[in-house]
Amino acid sequence: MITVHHLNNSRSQRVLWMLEELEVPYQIKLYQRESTMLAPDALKKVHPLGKSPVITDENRVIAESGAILEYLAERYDAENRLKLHDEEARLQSRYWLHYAEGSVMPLLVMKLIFGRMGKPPVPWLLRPIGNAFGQGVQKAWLDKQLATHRDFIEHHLTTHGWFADPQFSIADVQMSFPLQAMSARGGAADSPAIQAWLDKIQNRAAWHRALQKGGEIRLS
Ligand SMILES: N[C@@H](CCC(=O)N[C@@H](CS)C(=O)NCC(=O)O)C(=O)O
Repeated sequence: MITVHHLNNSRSQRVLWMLEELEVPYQIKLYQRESTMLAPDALKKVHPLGKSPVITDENRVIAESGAILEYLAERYDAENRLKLHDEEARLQSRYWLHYAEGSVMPLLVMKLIFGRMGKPPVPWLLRPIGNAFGQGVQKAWLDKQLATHRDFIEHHLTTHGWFADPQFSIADVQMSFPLQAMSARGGAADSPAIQAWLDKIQNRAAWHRALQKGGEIRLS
């Protein structure tokens, strides 16, 4: 039986969603974020990095969202629900699978961190400096980088229904978290194709089942 070591309000939502799309049996071991937003130490007993998602299956421990999604697709998609038949679509899928965590998520994590530099747990005396520094980095560099990525994704979704057209695939599952984070951090308000794609995935029955089992996602 697959066990998803699921951290609330996190990237592991994607793994629950994937399993619901495949309708594969699994169980959830739930971990709650600490007040610092970090994962509890208990997750380090599953994998040394102590991050989520991580799954265990038979005697395997598999970490890293993209690797988990590929593993599940290769091993458990018996009905070929997410299988891509077209070579070009497979290339697209591989690109977006790596792009999500390799290119755009680091910038979105920076956005979160630089946006909080004037807030607790930064000591109150340092908060004005932290705030000025954080806002300065965002204005001078980070927001421009994110706008370039947003426009790139918006252009892709304006001309493609799914990330690896013509089908829904693991690329859509993987891209869901960055686009939820981008939307929550104010970077996609004027991007109709991104918003339409978010609406489309959030209307899938499997998405709703995953939320019921793993809890709501509220990103800031
Ligand atoms: N690239 C990794 C990132 C894993 C990651 O950073 N997960 C976050 C949850 S969204 C986490 O575990 N945060 C808690 C912590 O860093 O302690 C993946 O996609 O699996």
